[in-house]
Amino acid sequence: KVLEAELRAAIPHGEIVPYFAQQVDLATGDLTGFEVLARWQHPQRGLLEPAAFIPLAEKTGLIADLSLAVTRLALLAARDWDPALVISINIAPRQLKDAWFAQKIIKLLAETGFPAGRLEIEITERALFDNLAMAQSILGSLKNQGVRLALDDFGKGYSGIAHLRALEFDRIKIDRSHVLAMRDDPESAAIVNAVARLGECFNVPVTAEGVADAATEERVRALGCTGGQGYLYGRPADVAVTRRLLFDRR
Ligand code: G
Ligand code: G
Ligand code: MN
Ligand code: NA
Repeated sequence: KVLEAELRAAIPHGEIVPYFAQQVDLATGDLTGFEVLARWQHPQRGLLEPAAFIPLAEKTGLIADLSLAVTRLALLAARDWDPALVISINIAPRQLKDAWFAQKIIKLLAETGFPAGRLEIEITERALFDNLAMAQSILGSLKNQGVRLALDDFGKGYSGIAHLRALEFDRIKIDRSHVLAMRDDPESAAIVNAVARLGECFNVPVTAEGVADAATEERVRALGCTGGQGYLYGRPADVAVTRRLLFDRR
């Protein structure tokens, strides 16, 4: 109850801030963009990870406002960055039950001056389950504006092939659990392989999450993943550190 009240106040106070996780092209090693991850800069408790507040935000319905607030800060920061960089945001299942969600994103793009084609929305299959028709309609509106769609956490949970057909995804992201486990677990490696083949068949690029070392990067590349994300490329960083990283890159 105390934490809920604190979280409710934290959103308008700008305490929920974006961190940026690098995403790279495995063929060239080039940076292709960032996934935005929320952090709570709590005045007493310090920096809190999503596990400490996202479940509460989902339970209380605060997640929609929280996600939009983080997206807004991320787009304001990233609009001046290299225009080739794609910014990916996470969307909670209940946000796809809001008939106005697409309009809210489009309004945010207009307000921040961020090009629709540089924004990617990551959704999990869980978000498609309850109401596929509504999700399709919302995501279709966004795609019409040029927003990209990624299927997030693929391989965790259902991983239905039907969803890949029902919606035109621009990218599949393999759940990090399989990538992290593949070194010691042949079945995890087989799942990564299977998802990479699926992407090939549907002509959808596949990004491996949880790439933590060079050996794993080499393996996911050999299996046909085209993108990588993970601690090998550095920990998610705040706006200032990310800005410096981009400056030093030139
Ligand atoms: O940074 P970390 O690995 O702890 O993030 C865990 C998860 O928290 C992410 O994979 C994502 O699903 C969720 N998450 C992080 N930021 C946001 C956000 O702004 N909105 C939503 N809906 N989920 C987020
Ligand atoms: O929930 P979602 O998959 O969207 O968020 C990705 C999460 O995975 C982030 O919280 C991020 O911190 C975490 N992550 C990304 N790469 C790695 C990695 O190499 N190792 C570990 N342990 N976690 C990672
Ligand atoms: Mn994600
Ligand atoms: Na994921």
